[in-house]
Amino acid sequence: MNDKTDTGGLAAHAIAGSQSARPAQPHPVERVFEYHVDMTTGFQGALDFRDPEPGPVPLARAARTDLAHGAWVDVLTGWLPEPDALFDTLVREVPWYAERRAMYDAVVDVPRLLKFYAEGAPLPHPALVNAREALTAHYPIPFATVGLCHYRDGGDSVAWHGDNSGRGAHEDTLVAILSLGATRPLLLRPRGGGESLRFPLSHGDLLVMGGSCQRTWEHAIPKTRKPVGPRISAQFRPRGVR
Ligand SMILES: O=C(O)CCC(=O)C(=O)O
Repeated sequence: MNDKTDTGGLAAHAIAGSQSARPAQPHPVERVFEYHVDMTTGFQGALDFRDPEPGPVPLARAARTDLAHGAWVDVLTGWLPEPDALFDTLVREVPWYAERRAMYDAVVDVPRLLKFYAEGAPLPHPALVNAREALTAHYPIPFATVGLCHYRDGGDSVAWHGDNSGRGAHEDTLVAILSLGATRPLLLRPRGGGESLRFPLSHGDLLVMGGSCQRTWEHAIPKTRKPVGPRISAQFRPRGVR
């Protein structure tokens, strides 16, 4: 998560969705507060507390798109067949925090809530453990860490960036994203400019970025003025990739 450009205001919509966005400068991060979720504004999907939940569907069914410069993307819609209980647990039980970052001359709110599980940290739901195991069994690099983002509504976003801190800066790597809750598009564009590709991600969908994608492409979740409910993404990364 090297060069995300974050602003709290709607002006960031232009940043996240525009071809002319400037790359952000590295910036200090300030943890602001632990966030308590008001479930009255939570995801309105039917909740399903059946246990055990069915596991992820086989990753061999993922559809691969080869991109330029040695990058590729795998997409598997409906990877988790019954993700409601997972979503509900994450909204309620994850100790979400907000951050503020210095950007240029201002300090701005990071427009989403966050939680990071380092390698070896207990995960908040067994479905995340199963998902990480399934990814590790299918792809050639083991997945170690889990980052969570909570987009409360269409005003939350993540701006153009590549996960190119650490190993992602100079090696091909993998970043797998499990999307839960409201459908939001993940955009990809070649680093340095070019047409962007749009991958709408819905409840239970998986998108895996591979090859040189974190070095040669950027991705973003743009803001939207459309009414959208909350979304959570779980990012699975190999050791040393942020
Ligand atoms: O929420 C997503 O799908 C993307 C999150 C992301 O790009 C990041 O946290 O680095």
